[in-house]
Amino acid sequence: TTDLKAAFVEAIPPEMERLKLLKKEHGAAVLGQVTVEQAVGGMRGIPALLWETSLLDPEEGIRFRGYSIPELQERLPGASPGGEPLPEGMLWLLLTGQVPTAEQAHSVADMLRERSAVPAHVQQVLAALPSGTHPMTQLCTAVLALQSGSKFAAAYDQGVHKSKYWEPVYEDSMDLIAKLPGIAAAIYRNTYKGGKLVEADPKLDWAANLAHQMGYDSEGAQEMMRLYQTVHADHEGGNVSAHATHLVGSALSDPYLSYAAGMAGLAGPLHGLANQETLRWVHGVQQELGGTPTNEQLRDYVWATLKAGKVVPGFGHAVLRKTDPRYTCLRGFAQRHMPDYPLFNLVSLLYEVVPDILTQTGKVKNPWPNVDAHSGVLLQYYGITEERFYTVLFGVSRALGVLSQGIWSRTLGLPIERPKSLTIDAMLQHVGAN
Ligand code: AMX
Repeated sequence: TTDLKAAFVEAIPPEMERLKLLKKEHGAAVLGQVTVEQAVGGMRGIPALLWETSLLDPEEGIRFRGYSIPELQERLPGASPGGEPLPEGMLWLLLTGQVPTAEQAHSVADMLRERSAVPAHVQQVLAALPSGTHPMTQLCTAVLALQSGSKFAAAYDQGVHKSKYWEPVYEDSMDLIAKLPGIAAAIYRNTYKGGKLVEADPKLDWAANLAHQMGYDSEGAQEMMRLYQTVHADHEGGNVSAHATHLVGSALSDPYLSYAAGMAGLAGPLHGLANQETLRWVHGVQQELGGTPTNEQLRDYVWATLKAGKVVPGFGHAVLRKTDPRYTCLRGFAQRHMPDYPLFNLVSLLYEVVPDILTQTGKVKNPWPNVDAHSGVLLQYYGITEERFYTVLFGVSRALGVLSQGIWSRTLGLPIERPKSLTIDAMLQHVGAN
């Protein structure tokens, strides 16, 4: 089949069986233990979530449905043969577990195009926001404004049977994914281009239309956007945006509400906003040290950042312990398309200098760069210079992962999430210390 929904429906029974077996035969098996340190330390490393679409290995990085990024660059269909992967193919993979054919990926592009119109009231809501409203706040607002059209919320109102939740959740998720490029582009054009919107091009795929509607039509910019939208799609379930979407969705809040919650989390500087922060920080380096600083000067600059009680944005990770393969992938794109671009050279220089210093602090568990250390360079090269907008591009991509998992969560009937909390006193009592 070339129909995504039909392929998803085919994937349901075996997955239901596997979960049933897991619960029935192994429900009492122990996955891990929880220490006091973990409970007060951001729950780091506690295996406590079911997430099917991707899995993160601390050393190797992310695998989407079992496939690494280099494997997917090989296997996912491009807009043209040998081109960058189409995010539509990533969506097919995340939702069905199968690598799609070119025909299947293109049929997803068609399906999304049909749903892509952004209602007039959403444009009005965006236009009513005060100028200077952060693009991520605009994204959350626009998504919440779309919620009035939620098919799941309407179906729930009508008393839909729980075994049928997945279907309106699927429809909402596809509607939302389809509209995100138009919404993101409207935010961009309103904020930086005097509100002059660009119509979608019916011949273009989802990511290329995003670039087009933002005002970028070069082949390079479109290929960059396809890759960008593919690699940011998912990063297993525990990161702030994925977990927030999952948590809110578990209360049976519809996909608009749950994704908006995820985006509110992505807007934090320790998470998605780090791509904006990285660009600002790198510009600070350029301003103070000029275009070609020495390693020595860079080292001093990094130490000054740390001594000011700030983080070096784009470095470190809660789970990863090696260079993020998303970073390596975007670096590969830069090596192919912009090897002499000064900003790329500066970011490469930082790759040589920063990890050593972070290691010397003795406390940073992962001194290596993450995706946010590199994504901004690509955008700058193609003229998308407004870094306050960057997290919106991350967020559009993240919809593919968190909404695919959201569809599965409602299909599998996962319950409301409700971990146990404890007071300091209760913990002290538990360990016999008072
Ligand atoms: N610069 C300076 N200090 C850092 C650091 C960095 N890049 N990364 C970690 N540290 C510090 C922490 O702030 C913490 O200091 P503290 O003990 O004084 O509070 C200490 O090192 C130990 O932290 P950790 O266990 O190594 O990291 P974590 O799991 O608590 O946090 C992360 C992970 C990503 C929030 C952190 O590495 C960080 O702040 N990085 C910079 C921001 C960033 O790039 N975020 C994007 C991550 C990827 C993403 O979500 N998009």
